[in-house]
Amino acid sequence: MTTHASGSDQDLHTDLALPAAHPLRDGRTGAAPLLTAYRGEQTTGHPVWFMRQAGRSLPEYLAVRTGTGMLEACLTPDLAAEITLQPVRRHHVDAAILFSDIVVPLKLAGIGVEIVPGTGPVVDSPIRTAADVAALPELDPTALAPIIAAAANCVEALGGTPLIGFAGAPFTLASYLVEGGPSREHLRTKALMHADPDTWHALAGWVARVTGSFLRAQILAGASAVQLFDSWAGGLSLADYQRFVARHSADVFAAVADLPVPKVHFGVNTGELLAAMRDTGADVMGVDHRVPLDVANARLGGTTPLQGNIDPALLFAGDKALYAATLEAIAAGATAPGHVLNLGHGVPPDTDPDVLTRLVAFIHDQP
Ligand code: 1CP
Repeated sequence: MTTHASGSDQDLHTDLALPAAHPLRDGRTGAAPLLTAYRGEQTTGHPVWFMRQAGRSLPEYLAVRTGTGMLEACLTPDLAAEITLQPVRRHHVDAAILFSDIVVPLKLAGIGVEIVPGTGPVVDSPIRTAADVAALPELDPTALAPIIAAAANCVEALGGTPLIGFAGAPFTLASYLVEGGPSREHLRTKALMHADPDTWHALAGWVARVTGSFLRAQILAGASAVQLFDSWAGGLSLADYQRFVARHSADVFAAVADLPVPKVHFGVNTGELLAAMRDTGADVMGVDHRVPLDVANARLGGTTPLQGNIDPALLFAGDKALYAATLEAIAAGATAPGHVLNLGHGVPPDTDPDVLTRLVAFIHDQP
């Protein structure tokens, strides 16, 4: 989607790529402030949502998750939909983000992966050799049925509030497959790129196909925007990003390029990579809290709507400091063609949810 095209025959034509009941085609979400800002148009007021807004900061999440594993919850459509809606009901955020995880499509493709409480995704047999990559199963699209059902349930309940679909980008997902679990330095992943580029590209290409199908399914089921998380790409130099990663992220965006929903791209510590990441095919760039939004806007040439970027640590600093930082983000974001408020990374699990509810009200009160 082109961020500045509006009202042209081309829009009419591309909208037809969505199913007739899609909320962007039947008019439910098109005028939502989130989508207006993502298109780079003026909004009245400031749309806001939070990465990881569902989950452990909410007592109602802990209550419905009792006795159910994380991936089992993601694959139970009614439960995944309920968890997706919880933060919208409580905080009145401007978007829902599907409750799922970046490793869900790996699981659906047949990879042995679990989410271990307190750790994160852990892979039974790490993928490190050409033979490991050659043996990776292709994702059968029918396996995505529980994701499609969960997204459709959410969209039905959300009315005019957009659902954001998401997926993990090839580098970030490949890093879990190669390392076998969470990693700070991604040493084995980076070593594989340089030692055996063919195997690396085969692995990243496989992830790009799985991720492309996962995103496509969420959009066709009713998501009005998508976000591709390359959370750990900030560990790469620009040269390595260009050489080993950009083409695979571009393949993911290419897999959904015909579907006219805004595509957001985000990573942590990616100040040096912002333009390269945008150029893989993103319409909107998510920015973490290390780079002020006016600086990010300048780095992107002033043409790309932005999302972000309150430091999650400010959620623990008291309302005065939090609101001062929020006003700074609003002022810096106003330099970009469009701006959606968010944190610079996910909501920490021990956040007081009332702080988030008050923050949303404060943001919505701003002119
Ligand atoms: O039992 C639990 O509650 C497990 C905690 C949890 C939750 C709530 C995990 C394990 N994943 C999730 C849901 C999740 N994951 C969402 C839900 C939607 C929302 O935002 O409300 C999303 C968008 C994700 C995406 C995700 N998973 C990312 C990208 C976003 C980011 O934070 O950078 C990543 C890197 C993961 C991997 C992952 N899954 C879970 C954890 C703890 C981690 C990170 C582990 C690590 O540090 O490497």
